Amino acid sequence: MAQNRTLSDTTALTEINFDGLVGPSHNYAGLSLGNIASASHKGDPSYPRAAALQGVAKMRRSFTALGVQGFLLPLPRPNGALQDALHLDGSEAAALRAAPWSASSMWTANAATVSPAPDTADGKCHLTPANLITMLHRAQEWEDTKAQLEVAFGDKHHFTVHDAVPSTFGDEGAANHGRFCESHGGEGVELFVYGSLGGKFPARQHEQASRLVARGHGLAPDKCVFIEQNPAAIEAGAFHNDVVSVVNQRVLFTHQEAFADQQGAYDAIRAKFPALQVVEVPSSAVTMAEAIRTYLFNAQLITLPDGTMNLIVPEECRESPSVWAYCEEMMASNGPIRKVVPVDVRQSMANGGGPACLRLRVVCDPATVDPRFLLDEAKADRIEKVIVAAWPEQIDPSDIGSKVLAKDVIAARFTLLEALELQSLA
Ligand code: SUG
Repeated sequence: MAQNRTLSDTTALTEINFDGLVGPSHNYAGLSLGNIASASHKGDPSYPRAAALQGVAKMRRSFTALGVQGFLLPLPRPNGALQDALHLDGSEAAALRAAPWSASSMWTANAATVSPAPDTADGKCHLTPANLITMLHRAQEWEDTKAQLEVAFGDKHHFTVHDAVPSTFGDEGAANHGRFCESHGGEGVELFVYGSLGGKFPARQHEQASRLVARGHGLAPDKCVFIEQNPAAIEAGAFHNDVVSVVNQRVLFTHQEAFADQQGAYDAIRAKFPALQVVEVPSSAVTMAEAIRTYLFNAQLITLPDGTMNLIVPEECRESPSVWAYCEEMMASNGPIRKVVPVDVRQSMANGGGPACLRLRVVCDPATVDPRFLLDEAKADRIEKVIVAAWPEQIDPSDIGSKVLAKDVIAARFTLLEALELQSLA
């Protein structure tokens, strides 16, 4: 497709994972209806320093394995504009008081939907920040996210950063999006998964939002697939599709009950991407409930430089007899996923964010990204130093709203911005 291409060198394109740095106000306020981890950890003390260090450790591993790793910064919290708009006076519900403090921007899979240059009509990489309208504490994210994306991907010759889609349509970004391709730098077929409204829990991704994003990105209709998520999966707690499936290159790693019409989904993808390889985990091996509890599918499925694929899963998977038995069997088989690597992201998991939630995938030439958003060992050291010195060790529910904590959290973020020479995002 791609007439009027701006890019000629597609060989330099590579997949970069941009992980969200966990913010200094990370806390458990139980704000996300339909997200079981969020509800069940409501009111627990949180450990922002440990959470952020877990995130950096994950990024370091990824950097070592892939040779490239990016990151996005915590957004400004507490959000004064939202606090004002809510007219907080102490009589409000705790959840309302907590919303302006939410550090949920750490889940960068919800930051935006990204269509790489080989898929788009103008040959640029398109990014649409997700409006996240379903949840108040997340709906405050997109404008600051957009400002940050405009810096990180500010090279207008290679990137277009859009506005979020109109707020009539709920959009949750890359958590409901996948991309099939032979190689990351080649042309892809993009998968958009949406929920249908009216169930027990909100369907956070609306079909019209997905279609609007695809049109805005200039994707060819024959290179997009729109599929409905299984309403039963949403009811069981799969509030985003990335809780029940993940895509990498030819491979769709999915639970047997992820889609409203499972076989229909495979057929629709295969009609546009015949090389599809499905790795389907049967409910008899891992129940939907166990998949959601352990976040087996909220995994990073990555292609290593030698072409093999690793699945980066939460530690919780290794502790589950049924999930780990499945993983061991998969590793011993001749399938495309050869290694399953558990990582400790427990602080994030307790709010419903696994390894996949914590990263936004962007296929691009690393040389076109603002280098301040790319990790190396020295920068990881610098970030860790700031976290150890400035991130609160513990936040209790009663701390939310405290002026003293607000001052500390604002100062901590600013110290990080200074360390990364990104004060313009203050
Ligand atoms: O939007 N949790 C997030 C988790 C997002 C996970 N992302 C992906 N699946 N890609 C959410 O539900 C909990 C916040 C709280 O309860 O304090 C929260 O927002």
